[in-house]
Amino acid sequence: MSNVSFPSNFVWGAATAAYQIEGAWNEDGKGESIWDRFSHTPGKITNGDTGDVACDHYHRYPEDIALMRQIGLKGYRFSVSWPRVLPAGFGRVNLAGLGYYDRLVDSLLAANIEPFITLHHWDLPQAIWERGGWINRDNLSFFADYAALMAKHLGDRIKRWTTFNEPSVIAIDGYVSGEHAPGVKNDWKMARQVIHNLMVAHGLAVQAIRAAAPGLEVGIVLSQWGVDPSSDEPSDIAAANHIWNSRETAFLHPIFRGYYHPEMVDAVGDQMPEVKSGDFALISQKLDFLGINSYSRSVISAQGQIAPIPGSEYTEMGWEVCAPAFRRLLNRINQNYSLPPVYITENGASFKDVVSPDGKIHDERRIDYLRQHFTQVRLAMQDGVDVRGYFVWSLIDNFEWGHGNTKPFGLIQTDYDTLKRTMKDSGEWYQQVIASNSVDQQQYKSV
Ligand code: IFM
Repeated sequence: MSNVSFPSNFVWGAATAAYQIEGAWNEDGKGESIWDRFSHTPGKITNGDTGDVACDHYHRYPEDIALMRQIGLKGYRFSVSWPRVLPAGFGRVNLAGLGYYDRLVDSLLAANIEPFITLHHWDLPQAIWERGGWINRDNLSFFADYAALMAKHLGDRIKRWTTFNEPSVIAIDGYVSGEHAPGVKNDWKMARQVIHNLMVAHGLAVQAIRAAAPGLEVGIVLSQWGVDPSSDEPSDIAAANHIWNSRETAFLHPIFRGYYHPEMVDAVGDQMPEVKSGDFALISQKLDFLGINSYSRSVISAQGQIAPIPGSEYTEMGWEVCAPAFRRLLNRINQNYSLPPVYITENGASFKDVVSPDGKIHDERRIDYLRQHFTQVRLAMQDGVDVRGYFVWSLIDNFEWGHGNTKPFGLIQTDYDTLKRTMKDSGEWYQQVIASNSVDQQQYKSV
């Protein structure tokens, strides 16, 4: 295979999230989010980093859009900071916040870049958390009201809408590991109720968006990792299947089948969340597309998870690089569910970057990661998975949650002292991929 080409209307994009890039945490009437509060709490984030300034994208978005144009992006996936437009999460609208998203979207459209919007990428208004967060079902309708507000306001300019980014991470990292805001630890029961309530909120928001602005395409972004058996031994295969069925289906099954996987129900026992009548009908409304974020896989044997895998490469996040697992994952989801069109809404790699004496960042490992993953996704498309676009995580190095500014994923480097942006070789390579609509299998040589 020397050159892998993609369909002519394939959406090549890059993704970011509000808290990770915007900064301006308390400007122009923005309310506080749980991530503001969490990152301001000593000891929570590596090096005491915060998203107070982040990439300062709030002020520098014109420069960032110029860089997107330079790469040739066809799509850009961003999220809205809920407390920037509704400081308390409901009620009074902050017009300055809406105005910022107006300017961002208008500038993207003027640059011929399609905006893909995500309504919630983890920066919950602090005031909503104080009213019980995702556990209090009254708050779910506030999310739907916020979705309707945004759809009314931007539905004339944005076609593709997603409700949540990676709701599994909200629940597990926010309520079990406690490494993310709001920082609750080891509360599996609460985490399971949060998972369920987030899906109900998703369903309410889908209805609200469709009512507010008919004709929009609505989806959700799920984090899915492949689960591979460690060998062909039947006991290893059974163990891996059990992990898939009892964990990785937590959102897929309710959303695409309307019930929890029976193996998950068995495994969770009396810790299953409370389900109210009508919930599954809301949760399983037909979607226009599914966003899949994937970075790596788990390898499971009858004895448990195996890590690290001898001989495998690992990224700075400690995630194994295994592109063929991406193809298997996409095929598995496609075969098990009746899916709408799929977008790869995030994929990418954190590797340490070095500025060379020539002033450039020769990030060959990131290029190699992307090349392998693009190729495997193309193969999955040939297998029958209807993938319509691909958003590299991330456009630009940004605030990587609990890890602060220490895990660069960007096609563009951020210097956090000067806020200077530098295009990496991966950004130049991606420009060539987009321009040729194909992935060259030869080793990239910096230009
Ligand atoms: O940075 C995150 C993003 O916010 C959600 N998906 C995974 C990325 C890398 O960890």
